[in-house]
Amino acid sequence: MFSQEIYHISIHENIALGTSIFKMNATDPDEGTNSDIEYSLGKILKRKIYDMFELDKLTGDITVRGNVDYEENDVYKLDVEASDKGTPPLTGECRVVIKILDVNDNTPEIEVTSLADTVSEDSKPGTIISLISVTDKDSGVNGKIITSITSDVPFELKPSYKENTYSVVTKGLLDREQVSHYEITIKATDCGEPPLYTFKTLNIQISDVNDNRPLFNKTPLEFYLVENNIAGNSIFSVSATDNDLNDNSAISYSIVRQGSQNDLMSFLNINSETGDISALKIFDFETLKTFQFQVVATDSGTPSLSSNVTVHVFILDQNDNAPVILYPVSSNGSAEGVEEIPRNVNAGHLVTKVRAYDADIGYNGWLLFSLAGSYCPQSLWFGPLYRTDQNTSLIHRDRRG
Ligand SMILES: [Ca+2]
Ligand SMILES: [Ca+2]
Ligand SMILES: [Ca+2]
Ligand SMILES: [Ca+2]
Repeated sequence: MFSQEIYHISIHENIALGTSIFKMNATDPDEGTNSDIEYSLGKILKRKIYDMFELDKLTGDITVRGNVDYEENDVYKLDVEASDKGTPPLTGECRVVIKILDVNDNTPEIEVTSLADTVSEDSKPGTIISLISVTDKDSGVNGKIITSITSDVPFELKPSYKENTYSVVTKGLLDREQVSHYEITIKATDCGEPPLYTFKTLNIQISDVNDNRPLFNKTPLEFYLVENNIAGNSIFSVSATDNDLNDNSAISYSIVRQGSQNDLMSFLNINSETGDISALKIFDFETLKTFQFQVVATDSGTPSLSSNVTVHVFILDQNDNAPVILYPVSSNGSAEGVEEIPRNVNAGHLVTKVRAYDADIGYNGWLLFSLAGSYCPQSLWFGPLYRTDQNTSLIHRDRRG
């Protein structure tokens, strides 16, 4: 009747419904109705088999009537009967074993089993930030997964002792001040043809550590202050920046007083928040032309970091000193010279020298002499003025006189 007891066939999963996959072919040497063969599936098969396959009782064609899924069931065993229409009918039996072949129809999946979404910037290389596992329901190469990080980040995958399990670890040193947030994109690709793949992105925030000291934008600092300032007013301001975050970059300013012999320090106040420096003292250029002190900027990190800057202050002159005539000086303080000169002197005769002094400097101390008032005979003139001694002038008899 059947030429074989068992027929082995194999089909791919996901095969189209209605596809004919096999044709039963029993033979009957009898003639007439005794050789008309009718096929049927065995009565005691699993229900699933009837749902999945259909046997045409006349042609013996086995066709697909359900979704064949390798991942659900990879083999079906059908018992087939063939019977003629003789009386009594004769029957033959055989078994058809249908093996399902895997198709790459499942995409790999990435599962994040643990994730530290915040990582400190001082984490050592190799610090574990996440555990992931990858799965693929297919078999063989269709289920073999290659996992990688596709974004350019300082993190790498370390395989775990368990297959398809990885830890995501830091590859190098982190610096929040450079990059404060990473998106780590993980790709899992199977080895099927064509391959299927999936992505998963981990969002990692880098948390701050106090690893930057406050910095003054210029060091040393130089300030110019016009003398006769108003006591108590702000005279200048210092400022530092800190690249860290929050408390780690919250700066307070103070003046270094320890070890300073300079009494001036006690006349200076600094606003610890703004860096504004005020002086309780009125500076006098003629007494003090320059001084220096140190300011320290400290952040509020734990432990805190600080840096110093030297502040050079130059007092600028104001024209706050009147010239004083030193010679000739009269008893009542005004400059009034009484000089006796011979009766007939030539023009150009030196009558007297006038000496004056001004405590200011530069143009503020540059003296200009002139003869004034009705006492001044027109026959007297000044000159020449020696540049080497500008506070002295010579009075001569006028050439015309
Ligand atoms: Ca499959
Ligand atoms: Ca697959
Ligand atoms: Ca800092
Ligand atoms: Ca930092």
